[in-house]
Amino acid sequence: MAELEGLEFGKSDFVLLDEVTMEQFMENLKLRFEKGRIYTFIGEVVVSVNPYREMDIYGKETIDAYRGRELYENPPHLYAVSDAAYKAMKRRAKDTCIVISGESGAGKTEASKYIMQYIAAITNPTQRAEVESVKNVLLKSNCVLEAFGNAKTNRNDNSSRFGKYMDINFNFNGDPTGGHINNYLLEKSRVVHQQDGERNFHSFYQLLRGGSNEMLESFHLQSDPAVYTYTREGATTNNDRTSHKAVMSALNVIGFSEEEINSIYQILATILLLGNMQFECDGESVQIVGLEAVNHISELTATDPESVSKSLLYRTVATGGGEVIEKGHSEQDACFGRDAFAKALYERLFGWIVSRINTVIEVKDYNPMLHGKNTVIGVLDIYGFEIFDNNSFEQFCINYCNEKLQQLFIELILRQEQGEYQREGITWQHIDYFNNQIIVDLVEQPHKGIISILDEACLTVGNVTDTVCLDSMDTKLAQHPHYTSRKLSPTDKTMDFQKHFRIRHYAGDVTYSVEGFLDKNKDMLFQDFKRLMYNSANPVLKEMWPDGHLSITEVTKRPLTAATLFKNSIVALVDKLACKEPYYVRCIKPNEMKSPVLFDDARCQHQVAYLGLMENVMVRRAGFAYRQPYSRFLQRYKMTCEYTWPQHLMASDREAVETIVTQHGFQDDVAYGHTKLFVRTPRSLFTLEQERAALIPILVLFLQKVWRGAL
Ligand code: AD9
Ligand code: MG
Repeated sequence: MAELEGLEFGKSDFVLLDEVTMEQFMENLKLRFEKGRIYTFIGEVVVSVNPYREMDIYGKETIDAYRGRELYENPPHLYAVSDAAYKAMKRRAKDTCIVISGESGAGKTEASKYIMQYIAAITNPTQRAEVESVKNVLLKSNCVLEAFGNAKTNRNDNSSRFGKYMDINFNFNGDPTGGHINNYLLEKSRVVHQQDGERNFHSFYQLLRGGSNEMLESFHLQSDPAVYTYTREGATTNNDRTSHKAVMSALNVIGFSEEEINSIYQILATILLLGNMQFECDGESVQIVGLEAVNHISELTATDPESVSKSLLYRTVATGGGEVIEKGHSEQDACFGRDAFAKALYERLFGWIVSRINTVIEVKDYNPMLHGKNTVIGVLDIYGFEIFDNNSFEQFCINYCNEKLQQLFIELILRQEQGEYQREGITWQHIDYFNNQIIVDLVEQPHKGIISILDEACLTVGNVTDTVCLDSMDTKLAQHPHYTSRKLSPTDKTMDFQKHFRIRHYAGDVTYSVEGFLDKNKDMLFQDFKRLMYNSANPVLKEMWPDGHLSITEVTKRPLTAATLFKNSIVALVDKLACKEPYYVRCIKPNEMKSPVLFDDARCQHQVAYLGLMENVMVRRAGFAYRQPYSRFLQRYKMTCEYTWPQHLMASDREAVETIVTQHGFQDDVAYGHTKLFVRTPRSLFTLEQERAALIPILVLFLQKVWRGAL
């Protein structure tokens, strides 16, 4: 149990609530937030409320206070859960993972960085150079990934537009030896379009604001983002300049070569120039307006100018008879191709940066015979559930991912509880909870699920539009209790016949606009662009486009769609997490104003509901809310019993614990496991805690007297 901080700060563990009601939960959460206590436990889960201000709770002293201690010995903190995951990994050679969830702006990325810093701080006490270097690269990778994967949105000035799962590997000493990063679904549509008030990825503004004049000149760039279609919505800040320096230095530390760094920025410049490219139709064929940009792009990508303009204006197609012909684009197709190319350039660049970091941090020369088991702590910082005014394909994927994670959360929490009870020889009672499998199936089931219907529409030859696809979903899913649309609910005027469908997610109803779904799912990029990049004389660029060597007749006719690729990656992620011992951080965003003092009750309550926190408390309390190893229990409470203080004379710690329990009269509220005491209700421990708290001043006085020789 968490050390009681004093009741004026509320209950440090929601399991201690007198009654599990939403009202009491919210009261406690709010009180703690107002008192600057941003973390609260639910057993081993940490609930965190974004403070929106700097807190003096992450320094060395705090790290020292948590290092090696048990979860309940200190107030709730990210460090407590990090230490628990680390200890489990080190003591029991278990792979563990820390899953951080919550909506945009709730504090996931900040939490993941504090967790990594904590792990870095408590490992490698002997400062071995090779371990220090691994730690350094792991920490620096955050800076680079944020520059290329984060952007200002209306919800968060530094919003992660990709999901990240990082494995940190440890040797038998418990020191980091390397790691691996998996990235999920970068929101590449942001490269070509942003909502009002939002920005493109930070990296573009950092280059424009922080790049030297020489660099910008050699890239044919001007420093004002308003000049470029793709960055026009946002402005640069001084922050961009400092971040650019930090990113350059991080790239250097990680081990990117000069050539590689230069190539990264050349690609960004190419994208900006592409965005400004216009096309015009002279009645017969489509032309590029102003050929200067073509020359600049060919220079930046080390390709020849004719090939650049050709791939922007034509596409190679294989006819039914096996003949290969060049087909001129319409103006619309040319614009579509240009934007698809820009998005793909950025996506491949991001993927390449991640894999380049991975080659630096991957564990090398590990010999299990020599070095013992190589264990892992995984840290997952992935987009939370999203409900916007206009929800598109990206929200559909993100929310599906959250359904999968929610399912895993409930399953693992229950499984973990069950495992503990079995290990300790205590009977387990079954607990009912809402199983969201039905929603997961709605999305991913083969043949019948939404992804299958979408894929089918994408692969059908002919003019299948988004609306036709919506019709098909309406027909196939009409009976599904979690799916509806205007056709199925004609009285619901909030939806449009042509556009909308709605899913009843576990976290709430989300209305999706089907517009653009098919294009985003097909994610088509003309092979001509791939070949253009593959033929680049710049080896870095070429490396990013290995599939460019295929000729049009070799290209597979049915590539996997974006939704299917995403589904596969999330299924693999869930499998990876499911075989680890999970620890959870559940983040809550207190208000929409980024205010450190405002606690918006309705918004917070909504998050508590959809994060399943009430269910979590109930699961935790349904059986035995608390458990402690006998020795620890004894150490803490022996002073409350005359038979055990200062020393007990019983055969075992367990017997001594039984004596304390019986003396306080809560023997009916406990069960005795093989190594731990299980306590059903919080009240029993509360009584003990209060008694202990009352005794401490008397004890201190007593000890002072002993020291002074007065006794
Ligand atoms: V998103 O899904 O990537 O859009 P996150 O990752 O959940 O989102 P993030 O960690 O980026 O949110 O936090 C948003 C902002 O809240 C940060 O930029 C900080 O200004 C602020 N924040 C979050 N956590 C803390 C904290 N522990 N201390 C101080 C914080 N400020
Ligand atoms: Mg984030």
